[in-house]
This record gives sequence, structure tokens and C-alpha cells, in this order.
Amino acid sequence: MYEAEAPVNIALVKYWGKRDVSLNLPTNSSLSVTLETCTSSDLQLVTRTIVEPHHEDSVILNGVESAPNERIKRCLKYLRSIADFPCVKVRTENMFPTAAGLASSASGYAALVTAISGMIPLDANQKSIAARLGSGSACRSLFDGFVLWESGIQTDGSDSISKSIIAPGHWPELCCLVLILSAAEKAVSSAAGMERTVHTSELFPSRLEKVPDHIAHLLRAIEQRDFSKFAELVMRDSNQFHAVCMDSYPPVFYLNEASRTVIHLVHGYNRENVRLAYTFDAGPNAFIFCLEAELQSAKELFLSQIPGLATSNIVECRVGRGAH
Ligand code: 2P0
Repeated sequence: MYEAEAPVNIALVKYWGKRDVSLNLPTNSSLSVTLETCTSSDLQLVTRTIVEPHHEDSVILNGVESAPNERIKRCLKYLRSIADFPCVKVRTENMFPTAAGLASSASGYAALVTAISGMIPLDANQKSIAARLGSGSACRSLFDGFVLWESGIQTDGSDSISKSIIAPGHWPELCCLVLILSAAEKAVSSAAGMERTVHTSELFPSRLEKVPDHIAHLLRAIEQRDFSKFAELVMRDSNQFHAVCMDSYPPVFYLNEASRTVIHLVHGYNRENVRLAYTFDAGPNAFIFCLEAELQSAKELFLSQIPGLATSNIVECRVGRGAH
């Protein structure tokens, strides 16, 4: 029996768009931070997975058994091309709502690949490729701290690899509050949304030109621990990603009324100086960054201003380690 646990990651510069749909090869590089939950509630932003030899490949996700889907098959096929291993029963549990814009596929495939790395020898690049074949953003959840996923240029994806570029200990005061504003499943999957954007958004090519600068500037802000620069770049990239979603045709909306309230609250709070940053994935839930000194007042702000938000819907995280 082989066990693994993988955290979620949140993109600071978003992956949105594929140059190869079947290999999950992205149109642009992305930069993320791996999140480690530090509240001791039932809600932990991790996936726990156990694999064991079985007479056929099967998956039990949150207690429900099914045959492996195409993505899992693709991932297992690649892993078996490196070194053969028997059929497996995969038992996997998300310790948070599945498909609620909380990147469950990222932690899920990172946990699967890490559990299988107990059965066969895999180097970091092979793990990254295997996780990416399951779900693009999963290759980032394998690694610690701030993680860069390089888009690569090869058509086989051999150079579309992620790696840790800044260790978690570099910026210990950086906190992330995850505000769970809705646990509902999204109406348009990320894969479908990306495809629509690539084929229909007129703004999208101009985003692709800007992404390398976003990444370079953000890396400099992180290296210098410059929170206000970091915050502006993170909020701008999130807004641009949602703008190209809205520029797709028909438009794709991932934010809801509560998400927009969060955006207004953050800009109001930042009027004198920039102390909070928001970013949103393909869903309405908010990821709020701040420094430790600001944490309590940030929580009070959202609890008092977002209707229905309770302490139990806020998950406090730090920059953490990847799958293990
Ligand atoms: C990201 N997202 O960089 C971006 C930002 C959502 C918004 O990666 O089809 O589940 O499995 O490769 O990784 C979500 O897309 O898509 C995602 P697939 P994935 O985190």
C-alpha cells in the first residue's frame, strides 16, 4: 500500500489556454504558490490518496467507485511506459468540496503520481509530466513554495515541466486566506472554458504577449518580499484572466456577486496603502494574500462584510511544501 498527500496550489500568473488539448500543453507558462493549510479544522486543502495492487485499475473518489476516466488512463499509461507496475485500486479523498474552484484536480493528480512513485522510480520531471497529463495545474502541486510551470516549445511536451523556484521559507510572513464563497460545481469546466477562450477571445493573444513580463515582475517582487508590488501584479493577472473569460464567446463567468464584493472590499481597504491582494481561479472562491500582521483585521473585514460568510468557510494557509 502506498500513500501520498498533495496540497492545492493557487496560480499567481494563470494557466489559461492549451496548445495541445490531449497532452495538456499550455499556451503560456504559469507561476503558482503551493498552499499549506494551517487551521486545524476538518477542512484541509489537500487530497489524500492510497494505491494498492488490484485485479484491475479502479478509482474510489470520496467513497464512490468508478472505472478510471480518460485523464487517469492517460496518466497511468505514461507511468507504465517508464516502468511497468500492476493494476491498482486508487482510493482518494479530497478534504474540501470537489470542483468548487479549489483545484481538486491539481491536488488529486499530484497525489496519485506521488503515491505511484512509491511503486516505481520516477524523477521530478517524469512526475511533473505524469501529473500534467492528468490535469495541467497538477504538475505545480508536486513542488514546494513558489512554482514555475514552463510552457515549453516541444510538441511532445518533454520540456513542459514545473519546478520549485523559491522555497517556502523565503517569505514566512506571507499568508493566504481562502474564502469559500460557494461549494457549487462550476457550470463551465476549465478545459471547456480554455478551449472557448483560445478559439474566440480577441483579447487572448495580447494576454499571451504580456504573460512573460507578469512572471518576471512577480518573481522580482517575491524575491524582494515587496508586498505592494506583489499584490498589484497578482490582482491584475487574476482580473486579466477573468477578462479573457468574459471576452470569450459565449462569455464564461466564474466570479459571483460575493467575489465582486471581495474585490471592492480589498480595493477599499488598500486605499492608503496596499495590504491585501485577491486572486480567483475558475470559480467564485477568493484567495486573499496578506502579511501576518494584517491577518486578523482581514478576517474581520470579510466576516463582517460578506453576507453568510462564517469562520468555518475561511481556510488559513501559508506557503508550503508540495506533494509527499
Ligand atoms: C491555473 N486554472 O493556473 C488556472 C487558472 C484555473 C484558472 O489550471 O484541463 O484543471 O486539467 O489542464 O488545470 C484549472 O485548469 O485544467 C487551472 P486541465 P486545470 O491554476
